[in-house]
Amino acid sequence: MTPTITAFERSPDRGRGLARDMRVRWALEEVGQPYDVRLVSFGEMTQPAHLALHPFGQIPTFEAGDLVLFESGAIVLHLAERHDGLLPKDGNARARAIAWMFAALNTVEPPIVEREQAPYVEGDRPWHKERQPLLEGRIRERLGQLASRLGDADWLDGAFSAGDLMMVMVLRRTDGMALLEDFPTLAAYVARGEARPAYRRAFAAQHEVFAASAPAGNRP
Ligand code: GTB
Repeated sequence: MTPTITAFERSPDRGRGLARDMRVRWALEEVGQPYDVRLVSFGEMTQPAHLALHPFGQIPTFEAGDLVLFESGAIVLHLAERHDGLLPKDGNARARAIAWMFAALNTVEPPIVEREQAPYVEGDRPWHKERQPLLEGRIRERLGQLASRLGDADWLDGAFSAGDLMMVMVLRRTDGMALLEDFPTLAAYVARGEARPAYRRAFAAQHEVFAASAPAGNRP
């Protein structure tokens, strides 16, 4: 049975692969699972049909037979548990790979998202500019810790896993913040993830959606 995921009809990331359907697409490509995509508009995301799939009216969602899932982390974990290739067979190594997924989503992503959203949610406040270095400092602290742990390894814990997939996707959200350039081993880590054939197929698929929706002169 071919699962269906949802993605933005017009992603505000303009085809940069930053919206969270990209993680799910990448995981599906890594495990070789074909999938369908249903594109949704911002209007449709607030309607009962979509809210029945996703209580918070967001993307991505995942439907396969009787199963409906939301939360990109839960979807990637579900795929990793049911297919080979994204989690080690050894129980302890598997638990550590899952811990890295949580670390990406719970420890590294929050300060990045807070910094990313600050201009939209508090850009008009007098203290906004003053707060920027503080927000960036929080990200830098996490990036420094992550770089120390990664060292000169290719991946966080042995072979590439769903933990790396999630961490690479989270680090990509620093796009435009000029932060990763101060952490060359993390920049190389992200580049290694982006070079994987499965990543490239997923990126191309989401970019195709943007290209089809944007006038030719408006494409990056
Ligand atoms: N915790 C959930 C998950 O991991 O699945 C969060 C899902 C989520 O935030 N979805 C966003 C959404 O549906 C899209 S990905 N937003 C619409 C809404 O909440 O109404 C977040 C995102 C959006 C845009 C960019 N961008 O433009 O660069 C990047 C990431």
